Amino acid sequence: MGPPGAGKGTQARFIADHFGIPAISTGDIFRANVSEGTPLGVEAKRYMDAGEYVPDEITNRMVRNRIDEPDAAHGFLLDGYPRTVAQVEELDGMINFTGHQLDAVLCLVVDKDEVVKRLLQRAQTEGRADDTEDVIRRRQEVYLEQTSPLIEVYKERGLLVEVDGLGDVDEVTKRIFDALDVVPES
Ligand code: B4P
Repeated sequence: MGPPGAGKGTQARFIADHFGIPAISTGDIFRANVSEGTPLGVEAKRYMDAGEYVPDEITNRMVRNRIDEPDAAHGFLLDGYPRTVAQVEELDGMINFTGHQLDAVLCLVVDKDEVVKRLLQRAQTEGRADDTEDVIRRRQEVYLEQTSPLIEVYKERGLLVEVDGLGDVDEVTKRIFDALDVVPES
């Protein structure tokens, strides 16, 4: 977890590689559908471009199908999901059904202005439609309203691991591995 631009996607790859599990990014799956022009992509694009969340029903169905894939049978890392209380409930149901359990909920803590800077920089290299300053501010508001309450939910369950997301990418990765008590392979 973490606000837009916290580095979820960036760090997810390292963690997933370490554990040999897939990193399942709802944002990446939506973007792949947008670029392929699928019906899901067309629907998701309307929300993403405005900085809004894609409706729970669509997102939940997509995650349910993805974690049913064989490569997720022995575990997976979810990047950017759940983002709403309704998604938390849905995920509980999904993993109950598959016999998985959540080991940890990692939250990257970052400064609001720093992430705006990062995303504006990304806009220049990747040209994502949702990386304009207005949309970034809207995404921050949506995060605050709909996702930040989830931090308390997972804290109460004893699963929350908060890590400082500021600094070099390598430094943040090291902090995450330390917090998860993981010894990276050299
Ligand atoms: P995401 O793809 O999850 O987008 P994000 O929050 O902007 O990305 P992230 O935090 O992963 O940032 P990144 O590592 O890329 O979601 C996009 C949209 O999809 C949402 O707004 C929503 O519409 C929709 N969506 C996704 N999931 C949903 C859900 N569950 N429910 C409903 N809707 C959903 O890093 C950002 C930039 O910073 C990169 O350029 C990176 O290189 C840089 N960076 C990373 N770490 C850095 C560091 N330590 N120092 C400097 N730069 C760094």
